[in-house]
Amino acid sequence: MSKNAEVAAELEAMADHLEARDVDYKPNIYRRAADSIRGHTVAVETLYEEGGKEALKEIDDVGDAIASKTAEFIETGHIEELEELREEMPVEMDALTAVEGVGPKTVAALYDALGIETLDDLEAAAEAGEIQEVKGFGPKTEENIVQNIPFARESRERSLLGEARPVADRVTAFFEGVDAVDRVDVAGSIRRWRPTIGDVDALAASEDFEAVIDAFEGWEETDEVIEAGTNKASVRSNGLRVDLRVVVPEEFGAALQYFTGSKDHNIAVRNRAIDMDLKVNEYGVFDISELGSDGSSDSSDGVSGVEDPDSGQRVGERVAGETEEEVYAAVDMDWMPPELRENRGEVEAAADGSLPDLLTGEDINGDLHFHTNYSDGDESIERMVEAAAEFGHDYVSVGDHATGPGMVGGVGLSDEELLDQMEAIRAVAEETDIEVFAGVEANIDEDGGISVGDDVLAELDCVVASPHSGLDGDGTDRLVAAIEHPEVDIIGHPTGRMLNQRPGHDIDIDRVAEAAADNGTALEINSDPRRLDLRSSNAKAAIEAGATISVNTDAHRPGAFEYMRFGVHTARRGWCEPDDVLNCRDVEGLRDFLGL
Ligand code: DGT
Ligand code: CA
Ligand code: CA
Ligand code: ZN
Repeated sequence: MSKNAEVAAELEAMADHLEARDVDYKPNIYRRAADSIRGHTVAVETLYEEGGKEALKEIDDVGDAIASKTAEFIETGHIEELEELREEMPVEMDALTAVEGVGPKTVAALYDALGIETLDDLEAAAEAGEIQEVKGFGPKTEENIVQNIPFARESRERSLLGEARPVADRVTAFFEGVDAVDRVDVAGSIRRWRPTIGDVDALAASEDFEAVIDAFEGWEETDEVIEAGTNKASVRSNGLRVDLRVVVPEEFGAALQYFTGSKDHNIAVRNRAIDMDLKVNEYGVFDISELGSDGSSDSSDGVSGVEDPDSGQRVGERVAGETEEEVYAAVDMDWMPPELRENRGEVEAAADGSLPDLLTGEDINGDLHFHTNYSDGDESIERMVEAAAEFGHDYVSVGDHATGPGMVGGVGLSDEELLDQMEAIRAVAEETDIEVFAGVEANIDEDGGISVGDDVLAELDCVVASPHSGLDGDGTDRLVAAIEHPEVDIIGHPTGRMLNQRPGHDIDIDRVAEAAADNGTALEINSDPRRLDLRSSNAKAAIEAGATISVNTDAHRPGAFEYMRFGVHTARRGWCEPDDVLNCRDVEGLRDFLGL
């Protein structure tokens, strides 16, 4: 299996343990390397096998020390230095740092003072009032910890789409190469592109179930077989649970529809079917008009029908099952993309032919928010623009951080530095085939003010303004004030949520959307898989109010332009059509919007 994710997790654990022990610089080096390794397209063990330690150094941000640790992990399955650090401080680092406001240093302080190793320990100590007695802590910190523990607990059970999706893609690719498999697809939340995933569901059609289950158990990325039966199996792979179901080809469409969910969508479809004397289940759609009103059959009256494979009961004539299109058609509905299946009105829309014509990745023409080494990005303007062009964009706007609330360690640019960078961007623009705009990611302060002078904002082509501080409580007024600022073009990651880490602002989306529509300010769907902010339900409300969405990656390195697909699928979950999305416009359309 690809060990990239495991190595990345180990390096992040190194970073946490070093930070906990107050080591400078190194933690960031480890974190950057972890990020690059996780996003690297070639498996580390393949690189290592082919070119040894030197080959590992081809990965961005991987120097000699990290290459050695990676090699050690590939060879032995662990990193000795990390094991020693863990022995010194045997805490459940990931679980504890999942609590908002608890970082590695807090973990170390609480371990040293109170011996806290687990979330349960933390909760007990907080509830007993012991934490506020520890030096450097107070009642307010303790109260925050108590409040944030439930969110941390819940979030640890779900993986990010950004981590699960590549695994799902490889599951599908694997089964496509298995002879016994006729058709394969993913189902469940991963097929609907939910931002977080409980487990990955896969579905295969075959006439030889045993061969398919055997293949799954033998898949090179299967780390552990959790359970295996005659028509289903669950394995652990890349830290995820993957559930496979095998069905006969005649049932594939019905099973795919059923296991894709969501549960609420399925219930709505099933209720619609009942009114039509049809029964929809994972085996097919059945005409039950000839059966008793409760759907059960009286086997003595000789009605036609087939037997339910589970109960042996007669369930009526099968009218659909092989494809999803057929299943939906049987209940007089158009087929709809899985992203829509959240019971947000899609059942009605599919019944009356008014489903949206969702945008696809092909409709995206540019990216209006990414970072360079002028702020906290890894690469130069040139290199990032080149990567964007390779990705296929017609235009980009550089959006480095401005200094201001939420920017720490000198990351953000002053007004003067922004003007200097603008010159540099113009110079790159001259040398490049794609259109390159000069932008900024300004900070929205807690009162809605913008952290860059109006005169500088007026010089820039594209102003993204984002909240980076005080990201709890209601953010509506703050966002509305920023939206109304005449120089602001796009609100970046509007709620500031970090999936599994912090919930971000609550917002009254109707007020935010109305202000955005009235002022011609776009709302971003930030495609970084740690954010996916706006969430899809808010994006849907926004476009319904006439607001424009901008789908941007917030890339900090060249490979992160690939995050666009997560933003696009989030926009699809929000019912967005190309017309709703700013960066589906051509350059002229964009210029119009920006007033250029
Ligand atoms: P997850 O895994 O928590 O991210 O979310 P899902 O949606 O993938 O849920 P999962 O894996 O428990 O089940 C996959 C699909 O199977 C689900 O989306 C709909 C279907 N399903 C599961 N249980 C039920 C059920 O009790 N009733 C109905 N109608 N559908 C179900
Ligand atoms: Ca699932
Ligand atoms: Ca499942
Ligand atoms: Zn930002």
